[in-house]
Amino acid sequence: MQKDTAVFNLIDKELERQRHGIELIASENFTSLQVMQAMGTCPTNKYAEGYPGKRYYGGCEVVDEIEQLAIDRLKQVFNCSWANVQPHSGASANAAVFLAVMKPGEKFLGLDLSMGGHLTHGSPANFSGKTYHALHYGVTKDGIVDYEQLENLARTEKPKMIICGASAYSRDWDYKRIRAVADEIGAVVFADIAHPAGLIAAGLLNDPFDHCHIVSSTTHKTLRGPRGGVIMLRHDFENPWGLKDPKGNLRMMSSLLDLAVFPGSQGGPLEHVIAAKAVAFGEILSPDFKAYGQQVISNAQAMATAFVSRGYNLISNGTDNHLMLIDLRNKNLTGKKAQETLDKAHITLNKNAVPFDDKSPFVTSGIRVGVPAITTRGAKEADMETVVNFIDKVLMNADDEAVIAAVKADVKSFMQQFPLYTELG
Ligand code: DSN
Repeated sequence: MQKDTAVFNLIDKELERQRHGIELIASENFTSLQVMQAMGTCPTNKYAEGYPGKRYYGGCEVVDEIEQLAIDRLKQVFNCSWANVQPHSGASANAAVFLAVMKPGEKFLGLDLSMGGHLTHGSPANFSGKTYHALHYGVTKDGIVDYEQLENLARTEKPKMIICGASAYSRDWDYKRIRAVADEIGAVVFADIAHPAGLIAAGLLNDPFDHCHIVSSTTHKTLRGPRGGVIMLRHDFENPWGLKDPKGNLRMMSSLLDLAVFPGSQGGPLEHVIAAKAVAFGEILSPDFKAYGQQVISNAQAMATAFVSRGYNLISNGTDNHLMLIDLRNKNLTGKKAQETLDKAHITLNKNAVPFDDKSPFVTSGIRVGVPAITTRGAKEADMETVVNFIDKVLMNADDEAVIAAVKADVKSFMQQFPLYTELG
């Protein structure tokens, strides 16, 4: 068959873009070659609705082994008793948790999107906000989760579920405090650890599993796997909320969640992606992964210091994890302008609302900067100073195309010391 050059030339072009640029999108990373290779394999051809040993199709004996291996490795990574590796994405994982726990119209509490939360934590534009009654807590003026507001809302509104987790929050979470108020009102605590999961797996941040009933994650951020989602329980339990399956039977939480993924919200699992998840989980279990996590945190702190020393205003004044959120208003720049200008210099990040932002989500006053991807490339603390220099030069000369072009050339030559996928030629 003739090679589809129209598509493969574009894939090559994207590879070149990834190689030359400085990738600072906090939710992105570079998988190992093995993880990518596993995704491009024949399990993509297989229908396997159901779960290992309980499928609706024949010929599932090998994909059963693949999926079981992914489950077993993930359980080991997070010291869990149960895991579901089928969600196609973090949003799908969260949809399944909602389906298992909530009835339409019931109340839940999550971090406001405009304060660093996620779409699936109750945005009016998302299924979570459309189907259920979303209530939101925010952050204080200091940029820290407003636990008092969360507790007050929990006590007065009595939501059925409290979600902790964020997309643009640079501090660790007090899961124990959230569980304490949830226990007072009998609420489910659900942690979406999509962003910091790799740092939690490496034992470098607070462990949500001891305090949160249900935990979900994506697999492609700090976990450095293929794009996808997972749901986990450290301890399975007979659900004390009387939650029932679609036939009206009381079930263990694990069983309700399995049913909510399939057949509740998904059809056939993507077994080629599950194979790649298994490879990534194997990599996380290797001793190298903890060193990666430590380097991510050191790099983020070095980068935060470099920004602060140049007069940038970091929300909460710093970071505990892999990212930082920067308010650009004192630099007379919007997030949109900063993102678009940095793009021209091959520095990729995203505009982001900052807490109490006065601009629309399409413009924003801030940028979110993350180091997981550049750390995977091999960058160290001293390189963060160089990267921040590039960013500062571009932002302080945002209308000077010659300066931007010069930085673009510098970025390209800087990134040559961090080769990517050399085996691909
Ligand atoms: N869109 C992801 C992020 O960038 O954080 C979250 O799903």
